[in-house]
Amino acid sequence: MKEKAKPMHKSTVSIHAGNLESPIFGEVSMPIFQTSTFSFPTAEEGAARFSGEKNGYVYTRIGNPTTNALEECIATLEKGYAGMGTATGMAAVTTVFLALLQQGTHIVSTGSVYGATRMVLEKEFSRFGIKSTFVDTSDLNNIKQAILPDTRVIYIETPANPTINITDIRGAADIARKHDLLLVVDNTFASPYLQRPLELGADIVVHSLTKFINGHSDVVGGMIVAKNEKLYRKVKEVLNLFGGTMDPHQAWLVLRGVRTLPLRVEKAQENAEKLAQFLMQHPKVAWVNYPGLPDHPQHQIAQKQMDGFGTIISFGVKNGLEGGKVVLNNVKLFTLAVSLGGVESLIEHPAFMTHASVPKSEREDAGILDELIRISVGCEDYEDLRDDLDQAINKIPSGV
Ligand code: LCS
Repeated sequence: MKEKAKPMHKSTVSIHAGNLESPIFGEVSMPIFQTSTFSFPTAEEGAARFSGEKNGYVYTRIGNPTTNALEECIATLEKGYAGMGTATGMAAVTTVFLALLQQGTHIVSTGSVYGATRMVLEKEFSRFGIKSTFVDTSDLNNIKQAILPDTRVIYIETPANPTINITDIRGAADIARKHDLLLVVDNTFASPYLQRPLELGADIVVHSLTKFINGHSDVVGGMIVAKNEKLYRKVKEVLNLFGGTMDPHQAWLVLRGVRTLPLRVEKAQENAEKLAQFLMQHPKVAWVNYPGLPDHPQHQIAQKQMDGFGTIISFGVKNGLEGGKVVLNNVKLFTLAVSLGGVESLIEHPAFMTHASVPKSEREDAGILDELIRISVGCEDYEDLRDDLDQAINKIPSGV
C-alpha cells in the first residue's frame, strides 16, 4: 500500500494492503509470482541478500512477493510488526510452539482449543519433554493457578472452538507480563476484523486462514503475526528451517478472499445474531452459546474486546445427543461438514468430528459435551437459514 498520511480503516486495509506500490503493467490485482527461486544480478548481490545486508527475494520457502503481499495485509489488519504465511493453520500453531518452547518448558492453554492444537501438545510436543496444562481460561484465576516455574507461554483461543467461551485478552496479557511469559492468541474465530489481540497486549497472533480470512472454503492456509521485530525474527527463522511456509498460489487465493472479509463478516454476523435469538426461543432447544446473547457468561468481556460477536454458535437440543443427530441428519441448506468461516453455512458435531481426537474426559472438562452442535453461519438469507434449522429441529420426536 502506498504511504498514506494517516492509517486507513479496516475495510480499506483489507482491500488495499499488500498491493504493489509500483504495479508492473498497471495491474490492479496482485500477480502470482509462481517461481521457486529468484535470480541474482551478481554474486555479490546474491551474497548480500542471503546475509540480510540487502533486501530482495532469494527462494520461495524463505519469501515470495505474492505471499509477502498477504503477510503485509494481515499484519496491517492485526496492527502487528510483520506476518508469516504458513501452509495451514496447524503449521502456524506448531511453528510458534517450536519457536517459543524448549525441552522442559511448559505452556498453559485454553482447554477448549481446536482438537489438533491440544493433541499436538499432548501427544507430539510431549515426546520432546514439553509440558502442557489445559484450563478454562475464561476464568483468569485458572491461568494464574496453572503457571509453573518452567512456564514460558500462555496460549489462548478466544472465542474458543467449539464452546465459544471468551477469554479476557488484556487480563491474560497482564498475567503474562507479571510472570515474564509470552501471550499467544489464536484469533481464527474472530478474525482481525472483529478483534485485534496485539492491541490488547498479546505478543503473537496465529490464524487458520482457511476460515474467515479466505472465506470461501477452497483453500487451507495459516498466518503468524508478531508484535515486534525480535519475535518476528525468532519465529521466522524456525519457519524457514522447518519449511511449513505458504505457496504463492495459495497466498493469491487468500488475498482474493480477504478483500471481502468485512462484507462477509458483517452479513454472516447479522444472520448469526438473529439465529441465536431464534434458537433461544425454540421450544426444542436446551441451551445456546453465542457471545452476543446477554446471558452468555462472558458477554461483557466480548463487548469490551470485540467489534462484534462473530458468526459461530454452539447449542444443544432438549434430547441431547440423539436429538442432535436428528438435526445434523435433516438439515438441507446447512452443509454437514467441519471447518467454518466460509460464505456457506456449515453444521458439525465437535465431540465426534473436530474434537474426536481429544479423550472424552478431557473434552467434557473443557465443556465440549457430546450433545454440542456447532454452526458456522454464512452469508445466505436469514429466513432460509432459520427455516432450515427449524424444520430439522422439529423432526426431533416430541416427548423424548
Ligand atoms: N485454530 C483454530 C481455532 C481452528 O479452528 C483450526 C481448524 C486451526 C487452528 C487449524 O487450522 P487448519 O490447519 O485446519 O487451517 N479448525 C477446524 C475446525 O473447527 N473444523 O475443521 C478445521
